[in-house]
Amino acid sequence: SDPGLVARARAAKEALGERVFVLGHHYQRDEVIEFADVTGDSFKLAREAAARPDAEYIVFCGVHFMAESADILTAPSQRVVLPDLAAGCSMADMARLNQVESAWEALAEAGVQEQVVPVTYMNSSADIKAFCGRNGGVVCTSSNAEVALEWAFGQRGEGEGKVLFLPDQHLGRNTAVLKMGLELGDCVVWNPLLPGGGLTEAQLRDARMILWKGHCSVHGRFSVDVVRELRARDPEIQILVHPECQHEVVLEADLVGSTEFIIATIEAAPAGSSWAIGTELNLVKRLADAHPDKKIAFLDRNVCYCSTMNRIDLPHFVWAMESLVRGEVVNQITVDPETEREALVALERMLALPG
Ligand code: CIZ
Ligand code: SF4
Repeated sequence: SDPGLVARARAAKEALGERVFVLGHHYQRDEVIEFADVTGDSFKLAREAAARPDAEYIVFCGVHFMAESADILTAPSQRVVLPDLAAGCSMADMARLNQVESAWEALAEAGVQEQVVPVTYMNSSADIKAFCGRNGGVVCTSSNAEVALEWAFGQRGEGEGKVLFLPDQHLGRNTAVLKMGLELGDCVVWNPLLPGGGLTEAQLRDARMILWKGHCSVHGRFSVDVVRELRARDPEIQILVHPECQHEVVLEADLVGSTEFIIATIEAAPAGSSWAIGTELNLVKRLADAHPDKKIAFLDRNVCYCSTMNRIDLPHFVWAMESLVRGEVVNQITVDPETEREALVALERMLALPG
C-alpha cells in the first residue's frame, strides 16, 4: 500500500494515543488490519469495545451492523466511527424492520405467534435486534447459535416452540438440522418479497423453524461442485467452512464453524496438512500467509471478497483518523436510545446463555 498513507495512518494513531481504539474484523484488508489494536469476529469485537471505557473514539473497521453493536455496548460518551458509511452488509439489509413486523403479524393471523420466539443472528441491524428484544427473543452468533436455539425452543414448553430465525437462512437451517436434530421438513423459508411470505397458514402451523430468506453473498457462493473437484485432486484435503454456507456444502465439509473456530483449527493443524477454506478471502489469504507450512486454498474458483468489508481501505481509514486528530468526528454511528435499550435486552439474553 501507499507508503505516504501508511506513514499518515501511523502518525494519526500516535497523535490520538489511548483516546482511540481501533477494531479490525477478520474480513478486513491487510492494509487496515495492520492498524488494528485488536482483531476478531463481530461478537469478540463488540465485547472488546465494551471493555475499553477509556477510549473516546472506537474506530470500527468492519461493517455497519457491527459498529451499531459497538455503539450499543459502549458508554454514551464514547463515539463509534465507521470509516466508510457505504460499508453495509447485504445479508443484514435483507431483513428490514417493516418486513419483519408484517411477518410477525402474519404469524398472529395464522394463530401461531405466541409459540414463536424470534432469534436474530448478530449480522442484523440494531432495529431487528430491538424487535427480538421486545418480543421475547435473543441474538446469536455463529459460535452460540445452537445454545440460543435450545434456549428459544425451551421458552414455549416441550415440543411446542417455534423459532423465527433472522436473517440468515443457512445458519438457521444448518444449526437446526445438524446440531438440534430437526428434519429439513421442519424448516420453512419466509420470503419477505411474497405475500404471506409465500407460505400457507398450514405450513406455518406445522413448521418448527421459520427461516428468513436471507443469505451472505460471499458464503452463499461456495458449491458442492468445487468441494468434489478439490477432493478428486487431493484426497487428503480437509474442507473447513463457515455455517453461513449452503446446507449441501456444509454436509460435504469435514469441519464447520465460526471464523474464530476456523482460525483456531488452522493454527492447531499439523504442518503439511491440506485445507480448503470456505470463508471470506481476506481471512483465507492471511491464514495462508501465516502458515506457509500448511497447504491452504480458497474454496472457490474465483476471487471473491466481501465487497462491503473491502470498502474500508487505507484512504478511508486515514481520512477518519486524521479527522479525529483535528477534533472532527466523521461517520459516527449512533443507535437511538429506545432501539438501543430494546436491542440490549436481546443481547443480554444472549450473554446470559450457558457456555
Ligand atoms: O460473515 C460475517 O460477516 C461474519 C462471520 C461476521 C462475524 O464476525 O460474525
Ligand atoms: Fe455481510 Fe457476508 Fe459480508 Fe459478512 S461476509 S459482512 S455476512 S455480506
